[in-house]
Formats: sequence, structure tokens, C-alpha cells
Amino acid sequence: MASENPLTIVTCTAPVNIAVIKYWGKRDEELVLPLNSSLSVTLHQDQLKTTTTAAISKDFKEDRIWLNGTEVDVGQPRLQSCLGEIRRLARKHRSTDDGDTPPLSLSYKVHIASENNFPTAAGLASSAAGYACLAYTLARVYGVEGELSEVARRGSGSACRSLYGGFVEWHMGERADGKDSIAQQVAPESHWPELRILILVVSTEKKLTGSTAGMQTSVETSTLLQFRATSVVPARMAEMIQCIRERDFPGFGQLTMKDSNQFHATCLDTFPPISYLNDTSRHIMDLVHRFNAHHGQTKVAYTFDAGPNAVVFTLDDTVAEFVAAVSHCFPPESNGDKFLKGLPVRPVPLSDELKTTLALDPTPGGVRYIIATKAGPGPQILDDPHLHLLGSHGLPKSAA
Ligand code: 2P0
Repeated sequence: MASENPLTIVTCTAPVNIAVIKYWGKRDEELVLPLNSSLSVTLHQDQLKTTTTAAISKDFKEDRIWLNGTEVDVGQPRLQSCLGEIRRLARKHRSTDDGDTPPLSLSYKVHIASENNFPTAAGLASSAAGYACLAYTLARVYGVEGELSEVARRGSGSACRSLYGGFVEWHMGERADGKDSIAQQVAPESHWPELRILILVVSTEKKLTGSTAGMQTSVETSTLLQFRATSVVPARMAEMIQCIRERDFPGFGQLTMKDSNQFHATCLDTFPPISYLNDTSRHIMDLVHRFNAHHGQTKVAYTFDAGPNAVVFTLDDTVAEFVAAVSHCFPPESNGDKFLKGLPVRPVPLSDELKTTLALDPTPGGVRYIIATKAGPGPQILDDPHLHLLGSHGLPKSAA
């Protein structure tokens, strides 16, 4: 039966981002304000994305949310914080509107369904894409316009960087209320078309120490983290922005690796120490340095987040040779996964000279698979109603 109050329904997608200057540590837990600014590359949604549908209706009795098809507790503080913030903005928007906006919805309950096309909690920044998508979709369903960093940030700090495509800076800001702690695009994805990104999936296991708890312990115990935030990151942000503007790959790559290494050093400087890298991660670092030494220049660069998976940056002319080097050092095991996913990479043989330089004991199966991607755009609205994750009654289609 058709309802008198049909659903208002919106579906959007949002990207994953990978930081090249890392965020680690908050100065305000409640408002999610970071100790230092950070900078990331937005990955292309053809390979990695979150899709979220939000629907509001007078008929809904309570707010509800489904993640990857399973209903989860809508009462989690981060989620409540995002919902509260978007409703506050919608109310503000409404009260400054002098027109006759229909008395839509502020009191209406919302149903939300969200899905990732990649493994959650595998260190692939699923919370960043997830909360960016939530903020973007809720803003559209509640008619909120303007800057959404605060809404996304309340869900997960790094999520504000997924609100834009290309190269994105999250300004730490100075104000105590966080109004200036916002994300901003440094350059669009079209700025550096040759840049390629390879995700080397080492483990799809859930990590032992979550980022939120890990960085809290680092803030409490690591003197290196304080030094990094005040004395290292400000100059690195400026240098990284310059490398990106000039498309200076060796500069970009070296700084990316150094910043990843310093982030993991602060994790070890945390007490008790946190180690996100494993033997395969270190093996990949060694491979990258040997590969670059062979070429006499920085042609590939790694970065690692709060998990053992490597994200490798390179240029399109180097992808095939580096993939061959990875396959040589980590011979693929037939574990049912295709070894190379995403953008196509033409197979090339590895020179005997490079094989000798790599001189690493092969570790079969160390890298489970590679996702090849590039920089991509920010969140998108999907116009096709077939793509909504919620049906006309506001329940997940996948569970129907
Ligand atoms: C980053 N990471 O800049 C860094 C590098 C992990 C390592 O942002 O507590 O999930 O939700 O603000 O954003 C992961 O931390 O933490 C992260 P919360 P978040 O990408």
C-alpha cells in the first residue's frame, strides 16, 4: 500500500583515502580534533568505495542502520554524533531560510544502509569511506549544504579527507571549537594522471589494536609523537604540497616513506608498544628500497596504515615491472583470489639483473593479492533508483 508520506531517499558513494602525511593523535577526543595536519590521496571508486542509502519517512519509528547487510546498533556514540551534527545543521539551515520550506523531516527517523566493495577492518580505511559517505548522504537527504568536514570528522577523523577527490589536506585548525579543522582539496585527481597506486593485501584479518584506542595511548605515552606533531609535520606538509604541485615523484615518494616510517616509529614509542607491521610488510619495504636502488632513483614508494597491508605509489611506466618484482618475491598461491585486481597491468618478464638485486628469499603467498588503482574523485550521488540499497519500505533490499 502506498504511504501518504513517501520516502525521501538518496544513495551516494564515497572513496577510500590513503594518507601520505599521517594523522595519529587527537587534541580533543570529543570533537575529533587532530594533533597535526595530514594529507592524503583519494583512491578511485572504480576499485574501492562505500555505497550508502539514507531514507527518511514519517512512517519510520526509529533510526536504524545496516552495514554490509547486517543491522547494527544505531546508538554507537560516533554514529549518534554524526546524526546529531547533521540534524543541527539542518535545523540551522531551516531557521535561516526565509522561504516556506515544507515542514519536512527534521523529526523524521532515518534508515541507513551502507556497503563496502572491499574487506572492512583490513586496514583499508573503511571507516574513512564509510563516514564520508554517511555525512554526504545524510546531508543530501536532510537538505544540508556546505562544508561537511565536521560531520564526517565526528565519525572518524580521516573521513573528512574522503569528502574530496585527488590530493586532500586536513588542516588541524587552531580553534577550540574545531570550526577550522577542515579538509580542503590541494589538487584534483586530473592533476597527476600518471600516478598509480597498488594495494598489496597482506592480511584481511581484523587488526588487534584499533586506531582510535591506539592513537589515544600514543598521545598519553609517546614523546616522539609530540615532537612529530609540533616539529616535523608542519614543514613536511609544505614540502609534500610542493612535491604534488610539481609532480615530483622522487620527492613525493621519499617523503611518503619517511612519514610512514615515523608514524610506525611513534607506534613503537607508545607504551605498551603497538606494532602494525609484520614480516611481510618489512619484506615489502626492503623490496621497494632494493628496486629503487637498482634504478638509481625513487620509482616506487610504500606507506602503511594501522595494519600490515602496503600501499605503493608509482608512475604508470613502472607499474608492470614492480608487479613482476612483487610476484617474484611473493609467488602467488592459488588461494581462490585473483592475484591482480583492478586496473589492468600487462605482464612483463623481470630482468635477471633485477632478480639478482632483489635477492630476497621468495615467500609464497606473503602478498595475497594486489589491487591496482589510481587517484579518483570525491563522493558522488547515484541517480538510478535501482541502485538504492533500501527498498520502497525502507528496508535493505539485500535482506528482503
Ligand atoms: C591516517 N590513520 O592519516 C592515519 C594513518 C591510520 C594511520 O586516520 O579515531 O580511523 O576515527 O579519528 O581516522 C586511522 O584513524 O581514527 C587513521 P579516528 P581514524 O589515515
